[in-house]
Amino acid sequence: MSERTLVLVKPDGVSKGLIGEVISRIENKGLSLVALELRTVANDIAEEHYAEHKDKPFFGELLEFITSGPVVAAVVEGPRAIEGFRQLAGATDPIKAATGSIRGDYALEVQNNIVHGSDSPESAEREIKLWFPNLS
Ligand code: RTP
Ligand code: MG
Repeated sequence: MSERTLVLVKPDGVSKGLIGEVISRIENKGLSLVALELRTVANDIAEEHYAEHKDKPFFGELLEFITSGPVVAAVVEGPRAIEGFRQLAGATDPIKAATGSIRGDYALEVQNNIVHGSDSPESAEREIKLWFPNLS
């Protein structure tokens, strides 16, 4: 059964020239793109996107970072797309992320960890509606 997940190439990934690399890894894994767009994130979308972290000490920095430059937003589809992309991304802290994962290969700091991927079917549904309200 196919499912969908929301993927972001965060501002650090875009500025490091990693858009193509992230998309290649998604396609190489056998997942497909059903929506793809470069855009700058408005503050209200960023706040909603990261609502689960609103009481965390890093929330302010997280909002500043995610709105600091363009991101690539994508809807990725395939069997087990949610877990599949989380595996490609690697652990949140790039130092703990396996070599061979996106974060393991391209990042060092927990905030600047290149990509986002939805963490559950509920999050995926909520995030896809937030980022691509017109997608059917
Ligand atoms: P994401 O939501 O971006 O895919 O990352 P994740 O599920 O692996 O991690 P999550 O716990 O949802 O954290 C969201 C993002 O917040 C930043 N963060 N900063 N300064 C810190 O201690 C800290 N902890 C998390 C990271 O950018 C993380 O991806
Ligand atoms: Mg998360």
